[in-house]
Amino acid sequence: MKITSVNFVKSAAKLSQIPTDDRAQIAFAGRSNVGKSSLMNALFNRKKLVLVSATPGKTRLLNFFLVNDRHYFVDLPGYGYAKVPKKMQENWQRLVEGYFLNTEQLRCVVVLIDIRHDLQKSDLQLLQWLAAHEMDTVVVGTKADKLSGQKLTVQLARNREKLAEIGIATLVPFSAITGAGKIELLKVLEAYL
Ligand SMILES: Nc1nc2c(ncn2[C@@H]2O[C@H](COP(=O)(O)OP(=O)(O)O)[C@@H](O)[C@H]2O)c(=O)[nH]1
Ligand SMILES: [Mg+2]
Repeated sequence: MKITSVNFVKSAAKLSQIPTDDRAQIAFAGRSNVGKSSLMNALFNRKKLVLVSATPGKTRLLNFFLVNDRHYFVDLPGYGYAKVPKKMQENWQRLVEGYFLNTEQLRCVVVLIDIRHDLQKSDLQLLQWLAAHEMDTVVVGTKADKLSGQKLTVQLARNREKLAEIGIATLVPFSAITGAGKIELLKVLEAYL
């Protein structure tokens, strides 16, 4: 898949604001600060279209980007930020789960994890929820440039093993700095569109 145009369409703060046209959607989720905005900007070949947030956990909107005038790439609010009050976490869950369950156009959910670490509890909760609801899920390991070749291989194997237990087969290593994994990820996503 080659991305030739991207336009920010809208932000949705509630389910009624989600686009209802029949374009396919791919959603991007991950813990705050995992590198989601950086990844989306890298895919889009844009430096700042998706805001790289200074205050993790502050954005509670679903942001819709129209790609090649044909599909929506959806930036979901980050989760799992320790300082976010419980009430806000519950709101995140209600909005995002409602989006997952009610959007027929949603083809796949891309879940970002920091490849330097093992899966966190909040990552597992989301991945298990997606698996239980039989949603197609692709996992991306961000910040791959921060590990040496050998360490990257080890972390990929550890996380792949854990993901296989939940029935997830795809973990793509990615770096927004070097662009590594970009072509592979776009190829994986194309299969869902
Ligand atoms: N080294 C490295 N840093 C990254 C990468 N992706 C994101 N970052 C940094 O991680 C921080 C959080 O990134 P951001 O994209 O705002 O994360 P978000 O909260 O998930 O949207 C920023 O300081 C980024 O510069 C990456 O691939 N490599
Ligand atoms: Mg962000």
